[in-house]
Amino acid sequence: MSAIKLVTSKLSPFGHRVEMCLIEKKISYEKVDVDLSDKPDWFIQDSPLGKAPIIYGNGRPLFESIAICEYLEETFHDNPLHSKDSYTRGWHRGWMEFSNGLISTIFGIAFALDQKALDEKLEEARKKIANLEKYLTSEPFFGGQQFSLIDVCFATAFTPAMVIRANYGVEIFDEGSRTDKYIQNLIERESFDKVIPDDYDKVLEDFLQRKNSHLLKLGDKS
Ligand SMILES: N[C@@H](CCC(=O)N[C@@H](CS)C(=O)NCC(=O)O)C(=O)O
Repeated sequence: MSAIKLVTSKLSPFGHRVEMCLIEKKISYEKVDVDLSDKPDWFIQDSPLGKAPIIYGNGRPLFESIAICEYLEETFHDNPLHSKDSYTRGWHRGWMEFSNGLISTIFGIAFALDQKALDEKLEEARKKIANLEKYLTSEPFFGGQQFSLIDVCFATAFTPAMVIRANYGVEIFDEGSRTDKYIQNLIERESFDKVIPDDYDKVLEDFLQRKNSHLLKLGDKS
C-alpha cells in the first residue's frame, strides 16, 4: 500500500511540485486527478480552500503544496531536499514563495483576454525573472550541487512558460539566459519527466480554449 495518496489535477504546477518531491524522495504514492472545473463533492469536503493538490497520509488531508512538501521533508528523511544549514533553508523558503508569485504571473499570461493584458502580464513576468536572474549564480542548481525543494518549485513553475514559448511564440524568458540554462538543468531531472503528463500541451490548449485565452490568437502552433 502507498504511504501517500495525492489528489491533484493534470495541469497544476502545485501538484507537479508535490509529485516531484514524492519521486525525488522515493516515497510510494498513488495519484488521483480531479477535474477542477467540476469538483467532486468529496474533494470540496476535504480541501479547505477548494484547491489542488491535497494529500492523504497520516490523518486529515493536508493542503497547500509548500506545507505538504515541508511535511514530506520532515517526515521522510531519506533523499533530503533541504539544506542542513538553517540560513540556507530560510533563503530557499523565501524563493519558494517567489516561485508561487511567478506561477500566478505566468498563468496571468495564459488568462489574458487581449494583447494589452498579455503585454502587462508579460512585463510583470519578465521583471520577476530579471530579479531571479541576478541570484542564479550557482550551477547546476539554485544552491549549487545539491538539488533542493526550491529547484522542484522552479522546475514546475516554469513548465507552462516553456510550453507557451514553444507553442505560442511568447518569450517569457530569453533563450541563452541564465534562467534558460537553469531550467534546462532542471528539466533533465528524471522526476520532472515523470510528473509532466505526455499530453500536457493538449491539456494546456484545452484550458486556454475554456478561458478564451488571447494566446490562441497568436498564430499557428504547428
Ligand atoms: N497555494 C496553493 C495553490 C493551489 C492552486 O491554486 N491550485 C489550483 C490548480 S493549479 C486550483 O486548485 N484551482 C482551483 C480553484 O481555485 O478553484 C498551493 O500551493 O497548493
